[in-house]
Amino acid sequence: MNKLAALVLAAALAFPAFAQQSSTDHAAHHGAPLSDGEVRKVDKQAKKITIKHGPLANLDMPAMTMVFQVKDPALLDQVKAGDKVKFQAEKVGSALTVTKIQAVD
Ligand SMILES: [Cu+2]
Repeated sequence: MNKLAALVLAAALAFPAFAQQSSTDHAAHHGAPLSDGEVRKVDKQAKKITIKHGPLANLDMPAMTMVFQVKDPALLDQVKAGDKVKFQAEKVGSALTVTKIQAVD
């Protein structure tokens, strides 16, 4: 890791709001806004998460509670049941998969 990357990472860790802001900007920039949800259950062993979510425009899905796969089980270390989250879900093969997730206040 070069010095600049280390600095940016340190800033992101020190200022979660900054990290959240920049990732929201990033997603908006690419036309894939994060969706709102609330975590119901985390199953790290099965790499699954249950989320009560609002409408998902990119998946043409109404609000509901459902189980998603996760792209990377490390994502599940960032959230727990009861957390309000912003997340991104994509269709990977036939599985709806969470590719990004972050807790919000
Ligand atoms: Cu759904």
